[in-house]
Amino acid sequence: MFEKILIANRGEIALRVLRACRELGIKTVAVHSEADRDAKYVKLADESVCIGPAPSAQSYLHIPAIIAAAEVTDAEAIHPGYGFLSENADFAERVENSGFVFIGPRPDNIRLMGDKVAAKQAMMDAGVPCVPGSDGALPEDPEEILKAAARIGYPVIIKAAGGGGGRGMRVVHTEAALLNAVSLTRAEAQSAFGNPMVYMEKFLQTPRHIEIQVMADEHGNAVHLGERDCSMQRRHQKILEEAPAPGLDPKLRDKIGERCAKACVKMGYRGAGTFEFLYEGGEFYFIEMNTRVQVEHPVTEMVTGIDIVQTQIRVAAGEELPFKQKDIRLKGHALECRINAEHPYTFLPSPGRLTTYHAPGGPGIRVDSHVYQGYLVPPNYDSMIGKLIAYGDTRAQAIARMKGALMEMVVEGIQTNIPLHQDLMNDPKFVAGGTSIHYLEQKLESLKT
Ligand code: MV4
Repeated sequence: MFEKILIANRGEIALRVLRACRELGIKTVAVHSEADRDAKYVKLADESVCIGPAPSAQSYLHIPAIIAAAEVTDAEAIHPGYGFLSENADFAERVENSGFVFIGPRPDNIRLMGDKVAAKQAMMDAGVPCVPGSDGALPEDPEEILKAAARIGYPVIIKAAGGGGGRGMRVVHTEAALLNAVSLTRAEAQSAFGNPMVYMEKFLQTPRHIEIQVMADEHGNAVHLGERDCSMQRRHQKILEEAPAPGLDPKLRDKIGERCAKACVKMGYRGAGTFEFLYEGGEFYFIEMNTRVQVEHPVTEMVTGIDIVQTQIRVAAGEELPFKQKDIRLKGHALECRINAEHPYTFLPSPGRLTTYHAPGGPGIRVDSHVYQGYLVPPNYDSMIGKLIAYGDTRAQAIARMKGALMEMVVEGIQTNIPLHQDLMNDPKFVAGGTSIHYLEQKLESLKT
């Protein structure tokens, strides 16, 4: 096992990784920007290094500073968390070429999944069901593009190969609008990602977003840890996630999960990964794979009893997965509310000092947060100040516990989205379960009128 790990991230995930290291008896190095000097994970780490000023580009995204910090502190491995450099294949490569272990997949796997056309092809080859669409990237020939759309059937969606997470997409409803939409998406893709390649898919109108968590080691073992339903989102920002997905057939989960695990073995995947699917009409359609630990990993931890971050560290150190598929049982239900420093209905960021902070507690409640009373939420980063996770034997119990925890939680001095979460916990459609990716935006729209 490693003796010392550098945590190349900030906020709650830096603290989450630090806690995993502590349990494994691994020393930690926190790197931080000037804005994060007083952060809790900086104080709790065995060592800390300031890597630059507040803007991420000069600190958390500054590769040479991070590698230099690992060198001067003699760390053996680097955990990238989520966001920032976590899915940057060049970073992973430079980490390994500098003699450190990157806690994540091999750079070539990260690169493959970053190219959405290549990723989809790899998944089709591995037997993972995908959204019907163009055969790879769209050709130049307008006739061929029109033919592809006619075969798929309108509406279609044009997506950038270099995009993902909702960036670089355009829905097309009619043949008349197609060629212009393809040109526009290509131009945007070129300027945003330096890659003009685009592909086409059938546009699914009211899907749910269900993702499958996988874990793999370097010895040819891979398992799936079930799914998360992340349909409750606004502008591609998830706000509430749960595991398992309400109403999903366990046999279908196992079938799709096994395909995902098999795909991991086939590509020699290592570490934690997430297969993102659209789910509509009782069918799964792969859209993208994420090669990092995700914000919402705790709901999977709660229903499986597996520590995903510790497992990432173990497999990065070359150990075998400490469990087989047959050892994994889903039990109970977990919900996660992302607590953001923002206005609950306008979503305007609300950085500032927490004049009062009380974390909730009680049976089945978990709070993953780096904040404390007196903490100053900097304006430079993501607005998430923590995650409130509720576990119960049933979904109804998890909702009841979440309601209680939201009521107990006190955050003053800034605005938060706690009122929105309280509203959702009492929303009959949410309580029934199974709402689509459009539900929250529709609900917010109806609140305006
Ligand atoms: C789609 C889709 C409908 N049909 N693909 C958005 C994020 C990116 N990961 C893929 N996205 C979508 N792809 C087809 N063929 C609808 C979306 C989509 C979406 C997906 C997941 C979660 C939220 C979303 C919000 C809007 C659109």
